[in-house]
Amino acid sequence: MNEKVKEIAEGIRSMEIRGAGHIARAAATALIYFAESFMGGRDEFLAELEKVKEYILSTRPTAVSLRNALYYVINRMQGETLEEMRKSIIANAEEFIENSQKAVELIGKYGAGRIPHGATVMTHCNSTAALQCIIEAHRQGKEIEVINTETRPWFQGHITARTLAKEGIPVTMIVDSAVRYFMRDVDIVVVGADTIASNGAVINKIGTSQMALAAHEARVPFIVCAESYKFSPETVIGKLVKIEERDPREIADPKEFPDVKIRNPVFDATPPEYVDAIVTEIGVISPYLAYEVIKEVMNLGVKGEENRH
Ligand code: RI2
Repeated sequence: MNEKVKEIAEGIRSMEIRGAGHIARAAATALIYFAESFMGGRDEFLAELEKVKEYILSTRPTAVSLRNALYYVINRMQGETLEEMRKSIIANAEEFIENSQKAVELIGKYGAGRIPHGATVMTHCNSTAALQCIIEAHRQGKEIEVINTETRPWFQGHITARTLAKEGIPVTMIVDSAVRYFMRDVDIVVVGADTIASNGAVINKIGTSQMALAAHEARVPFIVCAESYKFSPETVIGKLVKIEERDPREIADPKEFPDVKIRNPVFDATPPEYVDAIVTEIGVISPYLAYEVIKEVMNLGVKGEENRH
């Protein structure tokens, strides 16, 4: 397999490349490297393309953005000859990456509109889409400040805190278990998403559902930022989103805890009733309209895999 493809796939698996949007764009980039470097015949190209797709899919099971990116590029492949197919894969991947970046910008604009002047915003993990809204609101002159969680065990919150501080936004970083303690000071919660299910449930970094519960109890609006390629067609036909469990050694050294089981699920599901709005690039929607996004915009059909050839 092409070395660059392997490097990107292993970067996603190890979380060196992380963030649902980033891994989707990385997957599309891997397909560009594959198409550009492939040496062989037409039938081999198709066979190798299938292998590359499965290899990249195996890296992280929860973020549907990865799967949707691969299907966007491969399902739209045109042409009969090897050269026509090669060009089509590259063009589709470049289009996905460009559309994805434009989607984040639009989400920033729409989401900033939901952040009031002078608001204290809480956020979790490190979401490009969520930060786009927060930073856009700041750039519009709304004097906001942010409380963010460190987000164990990977501490993605460190990236968030440094990014916001660099933008000149007052930011306070807290431990994940202090969310409910600080919720009384919060005016709005803004988080990202890895996957949106057809019933409007939001799958995001572990701890998101607790933050949503605390926000619901405190009557604080809970806003999710998610590009349309994070909506899951498979959930329309009853498939459940697989919650990734990673190596327990990311949490602690098992040798220091003999006879202790350590588990490391890295995502959780927030039911739609705890979500006030989902900000997408096609507009701000109720979580109960998730099926419409999948049907209309995803254009991947609502029959999941069966619909793909
Ligand atoms: P953007 C991340 O997962 C976080 O759960 C984040 O909220 C989500 O992806 C979306 O991130 P991980 O890769 O696409 O840190 O908004 O496990 O950047």
